[in-house]
Amino acid sequence: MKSGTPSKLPEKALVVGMGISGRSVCELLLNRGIEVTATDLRPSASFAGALAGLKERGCRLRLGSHHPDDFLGVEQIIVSPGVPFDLEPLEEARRKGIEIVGEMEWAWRQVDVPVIAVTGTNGKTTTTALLGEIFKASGKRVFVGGNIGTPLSRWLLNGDEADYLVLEVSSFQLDTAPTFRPEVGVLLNVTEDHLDRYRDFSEYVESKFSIFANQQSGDVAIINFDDPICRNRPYTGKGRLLIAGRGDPSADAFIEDGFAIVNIPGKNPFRIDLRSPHLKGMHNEENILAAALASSALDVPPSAVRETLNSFRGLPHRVEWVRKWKGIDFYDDSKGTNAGAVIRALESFDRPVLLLLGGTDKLGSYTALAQLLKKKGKGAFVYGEAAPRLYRDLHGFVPTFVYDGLEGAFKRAVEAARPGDVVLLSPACSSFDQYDSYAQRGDHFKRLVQGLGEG
Ligand code: UMA
Repeated sequence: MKSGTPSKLPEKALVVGMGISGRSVCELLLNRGIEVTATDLRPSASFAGALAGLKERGCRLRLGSHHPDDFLGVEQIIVSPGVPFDLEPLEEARRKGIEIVGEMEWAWRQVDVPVIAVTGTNGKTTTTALLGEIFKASGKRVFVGGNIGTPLSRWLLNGDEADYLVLEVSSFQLDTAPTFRPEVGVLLNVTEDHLDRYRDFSEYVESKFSIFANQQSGDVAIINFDDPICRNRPYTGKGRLLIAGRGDPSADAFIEDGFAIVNIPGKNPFRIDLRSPHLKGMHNEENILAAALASSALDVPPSAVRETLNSFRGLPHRVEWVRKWKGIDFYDDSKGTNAGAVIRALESFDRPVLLLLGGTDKLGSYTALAQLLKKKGKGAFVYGEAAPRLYRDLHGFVPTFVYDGLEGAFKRAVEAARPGDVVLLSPACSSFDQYDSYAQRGDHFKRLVQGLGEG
C-alpha cells in the first residue's frame, strides 16, 4: 500500500514557526538539499540554542518578527500547525500563487507506508495511542505521532522502519493538508473548540470532515455516530464508511451487555469484554469502538485488541486519578481544554464534583457545561484569563468562586470538599496564559495534590 503522493521539491522554501514541527521539517528540507529560510515571531534568545544546528547547516534564520519579503521569494511555504492560516504575509503569498502546506502534509507526501489518521475534538490522543498499542500487540512495527507529540517529519528523519503510521491529526494540520489521504481516517466527535481561530463552528466542523476529502474507494472512513454532529453531517467521501454507534446494533461496531461487538460485513465478527476495562466512561467506549474498527479494517486479529485493552491504562492528564486524601478523590484532566471535554469528564462521575477550571479562553459556549454542573457540580473554582466569562456563565447554575491562579482555586476547593467528593481539574481552556502546556499545568495540579500531606 502506498500513502503519500511525492511532489516536485522546491529549490527554495520558507518554514514558518520554529516549534517542534518547524524545526524537524527544516532538517528534512536541508537533508533534501533545499535552500531554507526559517522565521518565527519569537526572538533568538527564547530558543536557547535550539536553532544552532540548523544555522550551522545553512538555514537562514529570521527571528523576532515575520518579514513579508521572505514569504514572496520562495516556491513553497511550510507552516507549523499553530500558525494562523490567514496571517497577512501568507495571504499575500497565496495571492501570488505560492504553495502553502503544513508540516504534516509535506512529510506525508514522502511517505510510502499506510496511514491511519485519527481526528476529533476529544479522545483523539487516547484513540491514537490505543491503536498504536494494538498494532504493536499484533506484531506490527508502528510509528505513533502527529499532534500527539512527535511530528511525522521526525519519523522520516529517524529513518525507522514501520508497517503502519498512526497519526493524531488536528484541525490545524488538516487545514494545511490539501492532498492528505489516509488509508484509514477516523472521526470521533466535533464539539466547540478553537473558535478563536475559526470564523464559526461550521468552519471547524468542515475542517474535521476534510480528513476524508481525498480518500478513494479502497480507503476506509470510520465515524462515531454517537456524536450528533458526526451523525447528522452527511458523509460524502469515496472511502468505505464504517459506523461506530454504542447503542445501535445496525452499526459496524456497537456495545451490547458489556461487550463491544465488531461486525464489519465481509469480515468475521468478534466481541470484546468491556466489563472491567481500565479505560472507563462512555467517551472511552466510543474511542474503543473506533480503534477496534480501524484495526479490524486492517485485519489486525481480535486477540491483539483484547490484549491491549486489558493492559492499556490511558494517558496522563486525561481524567487521571491522582490520589485519595481524607476520602476525597483528586483527578487531573488538564487535557480537557474545551467545554465538550469537561462535560465528558463530568459524565464519568456519579459523585459530587468540585471543578477547577480556567486559563486562556477559546471562546466556545459554556451553556451545556453550566446545565450539567447544576446537576453534578458542588462548586466551580475559576481562575486565569477566562475567569470573568466563566463566572458570568456558570454562577447562576453552581456556586462559583474566582481566583487569580490554580493554587488559590485548589485551596478553596479542598476546604469545601467532603469525603466521597471528587476534586477535578478539567479547565475547559488552554493553559497558555499561565503555563507552557497542559502537561505543565497538570503537573502543577499533581504537585498541589501530593503536597496535601498524609490523609
Ligand atoms: N509562531 C510564529 N508565527 C505565528 C504563530 C506562531 O512564528 O503567527 C511560532 C511560535 O512563536 C512558536 C511556533 O510557531 O515558536 C509554535 O508552532 P506550533 O504552535 O505549531 O507548535 P509545535 O511545537 O510545532 O507543535 C505542534 C502542535 N501545536 C499546535 O497545534 C498549537 C502540537 O500540538 C503537536 O504536538 C506538534 O506540532 C507535533 O505535531 C499541541 C496542541 O496544542 C499538543 N494541539 C492542538 C490541540 O490538540 O488542541 C491543536
